[in-house]
Amino acid sequence: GCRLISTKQSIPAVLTINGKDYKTDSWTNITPTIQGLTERSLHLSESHPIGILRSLIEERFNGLGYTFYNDFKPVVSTYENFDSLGFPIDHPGRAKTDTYYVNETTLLRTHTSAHERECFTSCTTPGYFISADVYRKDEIDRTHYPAFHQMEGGRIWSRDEYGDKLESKLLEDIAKIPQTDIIVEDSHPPFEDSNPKQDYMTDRETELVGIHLKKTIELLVNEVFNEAKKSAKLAGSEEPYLNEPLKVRWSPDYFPWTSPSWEIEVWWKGEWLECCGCGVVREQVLTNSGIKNTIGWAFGIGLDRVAMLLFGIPDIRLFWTLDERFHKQFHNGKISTFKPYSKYPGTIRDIAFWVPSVEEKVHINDLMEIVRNEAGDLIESVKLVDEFTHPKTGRNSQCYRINYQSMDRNLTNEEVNLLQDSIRDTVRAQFNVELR
Ligand code: FA5
Ligand code: MG
Repeated sequence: GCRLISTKQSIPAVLTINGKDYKTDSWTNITPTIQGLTERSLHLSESHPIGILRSLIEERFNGLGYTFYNDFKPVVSTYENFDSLGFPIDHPGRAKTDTYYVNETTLLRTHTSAHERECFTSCTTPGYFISADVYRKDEIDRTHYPAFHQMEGGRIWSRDEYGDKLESKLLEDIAKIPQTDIIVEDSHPPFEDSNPKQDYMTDRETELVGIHLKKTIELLVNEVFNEAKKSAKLAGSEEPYLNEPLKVRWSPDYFPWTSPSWEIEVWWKGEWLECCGCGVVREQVLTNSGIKNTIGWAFGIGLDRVAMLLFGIPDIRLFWTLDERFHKQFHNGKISTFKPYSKYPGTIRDIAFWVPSVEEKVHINDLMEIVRNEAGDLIESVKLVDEFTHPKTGRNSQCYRINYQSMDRNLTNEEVNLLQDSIRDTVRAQFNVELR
């Protein structure tokens, strides 16, 4: 429970994003920093790690029946992002603390699934891939940034088109997926009570769509991680894992618009890496798109964390830097290992405050937002280091630790003090707090 006192925020009457004007309202929470990110389109740059990874995957699936969409702009309707996919009205992802709203009915997509309807309707091939920038209000640290990239795939089969040959068509399409030597741990049945098949599909349809989906994703991750192994070997590494087949495991997952649903994890340098969510598309998503008597699958993979591994990039914010020392290291179609340039020292400052009651606690994402606005990419991390409620007065105290660190220069103490002062001023102006 947090309360933003919106009268104290200066929100323009009109927001311009990607050349379009939008009327703002009490839901608007897009800041100039975030607005700036919507113009970058890193996934379209052929010599940026995100763009290189995107092309690598697209090349693997070229000729296998997919259309590639890369130009969808980040502003979508609340309906497309949530309602069309069956998100319940009280889903936490809809909160203003989690999502960037342009206004009540318009927002910055939080995932590429916002385009499932559009892609399924407009694509003339059996399947599609879409890559795009997505936005979530989130913490800031080495692996979290309020903007990141997803690639989503979808594929459908029309019962009207294949009639009683649908099963053999599915088997034929499964056989067409190139084989890999990947080791797959998959101990779950095609569906179970906790991860059910849909009533409109037969057991056999569910099983075969699931197999096609899993084999497709296995091909994708095998391609990407084998490419990473090749480049590590070229760079002279002789670690044993480089000569072993890739190992993955499947487990059940949940998404409002797929059932059954799964997640794939990849065993990489001694750890299971969460890579991608997926499932058999719910009938309602297809019928909402005007597509009847059709079955299919969808998956969504985060590109940034995978690119960090492939290119040896230690901090997700480096993707957004304008520093030439970063960009000159990467080239079209090539996975290379990032060579860190000098790091500049960080400066720690704490901000601590009282609120009258637990109900008026400042939401961590709102604090992050203020910090990000005042200091942008000069923030290495923000952490809640202490919180307690006074047993007698009920007052609540929070202490946040901010690490100021630039990726391209030394920060002076005076500069950090100014930033810290403006953050304190903004927190004081926007929340019912007593700074300590
Ligand atoms: C989704 O976003 C679903 N749309 C995926 C999907 C598509 C499921 C189609 C079913 C069918 P999720 O929130 O788990 O799911 O995010 C997918 C991936 O995005 C994660 O596995 C992770 O790799 C990446 N990701 C999520 N949050 C962040 C973040 N803050 N920074 C970087 N990557 C992130
Ligand atoms: Mg997840």
